[in-house]
Amino acid sequence: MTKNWTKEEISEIYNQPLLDLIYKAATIHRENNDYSEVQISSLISIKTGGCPEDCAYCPQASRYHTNVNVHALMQVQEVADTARKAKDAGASRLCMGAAWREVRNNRDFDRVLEMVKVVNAMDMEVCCTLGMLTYEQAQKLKDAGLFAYNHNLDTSEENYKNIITTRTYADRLQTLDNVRKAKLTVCSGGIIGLGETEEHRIGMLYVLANLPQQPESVPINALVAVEGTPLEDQQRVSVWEMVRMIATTRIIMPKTVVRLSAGRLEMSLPEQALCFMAGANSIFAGDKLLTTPNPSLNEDMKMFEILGLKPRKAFKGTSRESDITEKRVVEQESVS
Ligand code: SAM
Ligand code: DTB
Ligand code: SF4
Repeated sequence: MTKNWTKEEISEIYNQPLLDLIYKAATIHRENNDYSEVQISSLISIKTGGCPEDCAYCPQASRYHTNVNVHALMQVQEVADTARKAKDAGASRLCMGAAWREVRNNRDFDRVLEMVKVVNAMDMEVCCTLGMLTYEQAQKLKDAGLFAYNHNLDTSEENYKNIITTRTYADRLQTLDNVRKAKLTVCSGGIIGLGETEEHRIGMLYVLANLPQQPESVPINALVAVEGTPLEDQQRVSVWEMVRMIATTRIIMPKTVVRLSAGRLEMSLPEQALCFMAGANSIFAGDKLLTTPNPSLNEDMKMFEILGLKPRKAFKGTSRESDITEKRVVEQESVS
């Protein structure tokens, strides 16, 4: 059982002197996790642009005029090839994103289920982010071998309507509930730099930390301000805000994987090091997020070497971890 957090408690944690906050978060991180391990997720945009939603930050919404080229749903083989490359480069998780409002029961969904099966057979953790989902659809994904579902709350309930009007916070929470009931692991976090107040940031963490079961992973994104979106002129968030957000997440969700997500391209190595110190233990790697650039895997591997970090193996802490080890032993024995 995790503790119930109040907004006042979270606010006190968030607002304490920065070095105290980092020290506390680093201590909790070391008590609860192998702090030298970082989970590497690779993103692939399986269906790009043309989205009917109005998320003010998103370059893929069809109503904004951005430079994103619309691309229909990818073929299974293309996804399999990309997944293989990501795995060879060290990624243990592949996250497939689609610019959909929601999943529909059609041939596209059948194709996504195929993609999940193929990537799961490569012994990678498969994650999808496809918009809203019913319980039955979540179950189908689970049966196909999906490991995690990403569905971000993005901001607080109070701020939600300032950022998105085409769906509600309750819709978002309903999908998270459907995902949880289908026994998928939950990945849900948000974005800072949308023009929100500190209260809104704390409000989002309050909801995430007090879900019936805390998410297994929480991505913290810094807004990538994209030309053509309503938030194109937003000022970049400072690294201190990112560190505060990550450290607070770590303290109130001690065992969750906290992902230092969008916005790393603008961060120096020492700035990212502070985020890892403050409890971040995952990144999106590969030169592209969904539609915007990200540091290259080469640069990230150099960073890991300097900081003494290592990529986390797939399925760590689950029964699948030992299955894979056994499978490798059998494979090696049959070769020799
Ligand atoms: N369409 C699905 C949905 O909205 O749930 C899945 C894809 S959507 C692009 C996934 C997440 O990417 C969003 O919830 C948001 O948190 C993040 N995101 C999108 N655009 C972003 C931006 N410009 N900067 C930072 N994060 C962004
Ligand atoms: C998440 O929290 N961040 C990722 C992933 N989940 C799907 C997406 C970031 C997108 C940044 C803007 C883009 O590249 O389009
Ligand atoms: Fe569509 Fe998702 Fe972008 Fe919103 S965040 S516009 S739902 S792709």
